[in-house]
Amino acid sequence: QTSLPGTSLPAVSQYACQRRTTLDNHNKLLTDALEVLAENCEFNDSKGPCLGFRRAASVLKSLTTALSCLQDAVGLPCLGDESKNVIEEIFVCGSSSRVEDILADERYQTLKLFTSVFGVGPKTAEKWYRRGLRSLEEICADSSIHLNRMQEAGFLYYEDISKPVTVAEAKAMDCIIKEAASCFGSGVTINLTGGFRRGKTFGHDVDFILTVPEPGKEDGLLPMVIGRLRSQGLLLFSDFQESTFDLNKMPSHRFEAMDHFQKCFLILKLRTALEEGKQRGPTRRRDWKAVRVDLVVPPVDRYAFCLLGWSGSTQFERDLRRFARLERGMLLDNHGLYDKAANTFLPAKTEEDIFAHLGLDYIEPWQRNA
Ligand code: TTP
Ligand code: MN
Ligand code: MN
Ligand code: MN
Repeated sequence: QTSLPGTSLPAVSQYACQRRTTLDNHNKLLTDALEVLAENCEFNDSKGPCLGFRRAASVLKSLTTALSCLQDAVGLPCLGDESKNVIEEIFVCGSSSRVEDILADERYQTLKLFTSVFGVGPKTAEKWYRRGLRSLEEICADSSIHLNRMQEAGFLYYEDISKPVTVAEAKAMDCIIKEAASCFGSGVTINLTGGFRRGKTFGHDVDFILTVPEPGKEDGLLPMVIGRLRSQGLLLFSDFQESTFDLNKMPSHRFEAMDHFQKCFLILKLRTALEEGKQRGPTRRRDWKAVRVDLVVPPVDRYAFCLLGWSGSTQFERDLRRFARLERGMLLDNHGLYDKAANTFLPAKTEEDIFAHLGLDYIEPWQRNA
């Protein structure tokens, strides 16, 4: 490992896939501030600056000690002038006026509120904001607004799905999905992916990856799982997307979150036990909580790529792809890895195979919280 000149500290890579980033963030004050700036840029459709702040925050998340002055950041990659100014202001004043201004900004607050609804992205939020709408109540009361099916469900279950999902709830959901998939045959494998696979203790949803032992035999799996959940009375919302996967398609050049596998975005009922102590409080209307669940089903020979892609974090995925392209001349996405020089797709059974093809040390899922 290389060192920074004049120090014994190991150099930090500009690529998140060459850093180990656990959930133990020693610079949370700084990374929270940088992420507010990134989010605000996203609302203003400034993609470049947004990525700059996200990369800066990601580098700081990988550090095993807390920075205590700007001097400590010398030699770190991905820290632009704007990020450095914010960091310095926080060290000198305790907070950044630029960040405080954004947090107090009506537009930022409103767009943040609107995008917290399932199915509402920055574009829609902006449209509603420009119409003068400022609260969720105002949107629901405005008859001239057409909500799509997903947004409709987003408002209907807002109270539940805006609350974080716990590990216990993710485990309970795991049992429900396993039970629902069991009738497809014994060969179905179901694994937790997304944030919970990275060791997060809370999530905005629960992500699962399912597959069957024989490629091409997975087609009916999700329709059957969804049908079973419906007959159990657990299905509150389902957006099913048929596979558009084409083996001859090149891995995409740019980072896109969306892939072409069979998948569904669900809202499911999770039965909650009425605990002794809670019964004395205000009477609860119901004994269930609505929880967001994502299911994806790749053909088994694409499993490792899909698992790697769905495990996140988004910043880690971005840098894996950027590293593959810029440092190795390869194209990586959720479907495969393509070697441009050799003009061939590289096979992989496990995530370890993919890291090995890229000449990268293996990074465990809980070290991908970039
Ligand atoms: P998310 O569930 O959005 O995020 P997360 O699980 O990391 O965190 P949270 O606790 O907020 O749920 O996405 C998980 C990963 O799935 C993310 O890296 C992006 C990836 N993904 C795809 O690769 N393709 C897709 O079509 C979708 C919807 C997600
Ligand atoms: Mn530590
Ligand atoms: Mn998730
Ligand atoms: Mn998800």
